[in-house]
Parts: sequence; C-alpha cells; structure tokens
Amino acid sequence: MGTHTTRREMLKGSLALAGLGLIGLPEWVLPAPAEGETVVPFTDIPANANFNTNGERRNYDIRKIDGPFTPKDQFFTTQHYPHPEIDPAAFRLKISGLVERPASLSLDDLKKMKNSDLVAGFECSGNRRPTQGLSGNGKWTGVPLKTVLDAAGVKPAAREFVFYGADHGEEEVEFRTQKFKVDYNFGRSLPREKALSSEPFLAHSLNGEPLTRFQGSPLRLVVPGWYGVSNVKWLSQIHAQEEQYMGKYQTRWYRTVRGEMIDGEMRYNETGVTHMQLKSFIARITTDGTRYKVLGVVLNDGTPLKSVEVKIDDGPWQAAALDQSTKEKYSWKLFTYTWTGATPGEHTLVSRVTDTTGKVQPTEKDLENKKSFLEDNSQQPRKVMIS
Ligand SMILES: Nc1nc2c(c(=O)[nH]1)N[C@H]1C(S)=C(S)[C@@H](COP(=O)(O)O)O[C@H]1N2
Ligand SMILES: [Mo]
Repeated sequence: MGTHTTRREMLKGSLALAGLGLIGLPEWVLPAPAEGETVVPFTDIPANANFNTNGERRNYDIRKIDGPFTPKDQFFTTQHYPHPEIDPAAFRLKISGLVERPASLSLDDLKKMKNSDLVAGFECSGNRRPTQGLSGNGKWTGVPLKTVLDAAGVKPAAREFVFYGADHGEEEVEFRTQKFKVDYNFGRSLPREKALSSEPFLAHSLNGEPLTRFQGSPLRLVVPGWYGVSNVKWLSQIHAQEEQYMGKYQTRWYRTVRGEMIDGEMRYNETGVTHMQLKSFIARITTDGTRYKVLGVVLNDGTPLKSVEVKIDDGPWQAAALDQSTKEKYSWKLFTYTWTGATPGEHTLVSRVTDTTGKVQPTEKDLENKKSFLEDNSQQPRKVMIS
C-alpha cells in the first residue's frame, strides 16, 4: 500500500480535506483508537510485563492515551512514604520563616484568592524504558505560588524556599562517620528567583476535580517544566530561609552523576534534578488492518519545539505531526505519524524531537557518560511484529 491509497482515503473525509496541503497537520486528529482498530503489541515488552497500573505505586499505561489529559484514576503515582490521608476541612498550609506575615491558610483561604488553570505535564526523573509509564498530563487549578508569597511578604534575606509534604518516615541520616535516625519529611526547595517567578503553582484540583489522595490531596506544588520530584504533594508548609536546603530528596536522592568534557578534560559532575530534558517516545501503535497509526509523547521544559520525527528500521527520519490539542507551553505534546506500506515481519520504530534552540533528543549512546539512571531522555526504539 502506497501513498496514493492514503491520499484517496483522506479525500473521503471533509476533515482530512480541510487539512490537505498544510504540512504538519495530522491526518487523524484524536488520539483515541478509532472503532475497529487494534493495538499492535510491542515485541520488546514481554507479554506478561507488569505495568503496575494499580496500588500505591502506579504507572500510566501509555498505550491507553485517549486525549490530551491523563484521567485522574490513571495518573501515575510514586512517592517515598505511604500516601498520607489529610482532612481537607482541617487542612492548613503554613507559611513560615523569613516572611513579614507568617500565615496558616485553609483551603477556602486559597480558593478565595485569584485562582487559575495551568496545563502541565510531567514525568518522574526515573521514567524510562520499557514502559515510560511514570508520566502524565493534567489541567491543574489553584493559585500561583507568587500570589501566596507576596501576601506573606517575603523578606530580602530569604534565599531559599522549602516545601514540606505531610508524608514522613524514619530515615538514617549520615554525616561523615556518624549516622542519626530521625523522623524525616519529604521536602524540596526552590531558589528565590524561581519561587518568586510567575510559574510555580499551588494546585488543589486536577482536570476539574479535587486532587485525589494519590496526587497529593488537598494541595500540591506544580513547577511547570520540571521533573515530577519538584511537585511536592500533600504540601503542608512553605518555609523561607537564608541557607541552602540540603534535604535528602533535594541533594542526594535526586541527582545525576555524569562525565562531561569541559575544555578537553573529563569532569565528573553531580547535578540536581530540575527542568525536564527534551524527550519523546512512542506510546502506542494501532492498526485498522491496512495502515498503522503511531502515537507518541513529547515532554520538555517548555522550550518551543522545532520538529518531531519518526524513523522506521533503517529508513530516513520522517516528519510527525504535533497534535493541536496539546499546544500549551507546559502541556505534554502528543504527536502522530501514519505508517503506510508496512511489510510483514519485525520492525523497529523510533522517534526524536528537536527544539527551536537546536537541541536534539540524544541517543542512548550519546548518554553513555551519564552514570546514574535519572533523566534518561534518550531515543527509545520500539519493536513491533507485522503479520
Ligand atoms: N510529598 C511528596 N511529594 C512528592 C513525592 C513524595 O514522595 N512526597 N514524590 C515526588 C516524585 S519523585 C514524583 S515523580 C511526583 C509524582 O507525582 P504523582 O504521584 O502525582 O504522579 O511527586 C513528587 N512529589
Ligand atoms: Mo520521581
């Protein structure tokens, strides 16, 4: 089957007609599998692979993407301690430290401030092959962090803002040759410049409904364009301080160890996990028996994209189309590609994304000097069997 058949098929629909001649417009618009279509299994995932889509640790089965937003009961969940249960009526967000007016805010206090919506997708920095299921996209409702901090009056000496979750557990903290057992809260921090920018957001709702316990009810931080770990769930306190915050989940657990060539010297560097690295992956391939539809996901820090491409076996890179339903700056972006002329046998498909600064998604080989597994944004080849 060649391009001609596809053209003729396209002409049958007025939707397709409207798109003719406009390069980059998808030939099919909605990511939901159409009636009569089946998902083509990936042969690089064992049939009995555990996608772990239930329970306290949950993946999102990306093969089920059926629109721009991840449904609340399918959004992935991951955390270090058990999900705490917080009564929204008794909930208070404490604002403490280097502020003029320390506060204790109820959910109603926050809802009375000027609320807005934020579309933001994110992945866990540990998200990787084969399932890529620690990723999702949501429409969050709440208050910009800056609104709350401005109301509290941040003092000039405040350099660092620490965000504590209500979840906690016993931890052994090491200092040189000593070890202390302490009751530890999940905590993350943002530097002053980031905290007081217009972007970080305090969300009480996901896709128009109150946050579920899994997603951090009743309130979480969302730092658009940053890896999931920044998005502190069950947020209970914001503390402004002068010193750098060195908590476990800030400086130790979430860091990347990589060798980098700097002026001809190999330097081993350890950096904190912050903004998302440019990434794309194929989420699902479906067929109606003749043509094959490839659906994929792009995640990054909000830098505009130049292109997404798909390569089949040793063929050339071919342009994929960005779906128009995921255009917001911090949304994940869905892309589509129609694969015609698939021959029987096993095939390898891979996607790569390029942004407008010229950054190209790296291959696995390009990342060989990255020793720790977080921030794996490498191109992911996917195998399918065509019968
Ligand atoms: N309070 C709290 N917030 C947390 C975590 C946690 O362990 N405790 N885990 C972080 C990590 S590592 C990720 S990837 C995201 C996951 O968010 P989700 O469960 O809503 O998908 O939450 C972040 N926020
Ligand atoms: Mo994470």
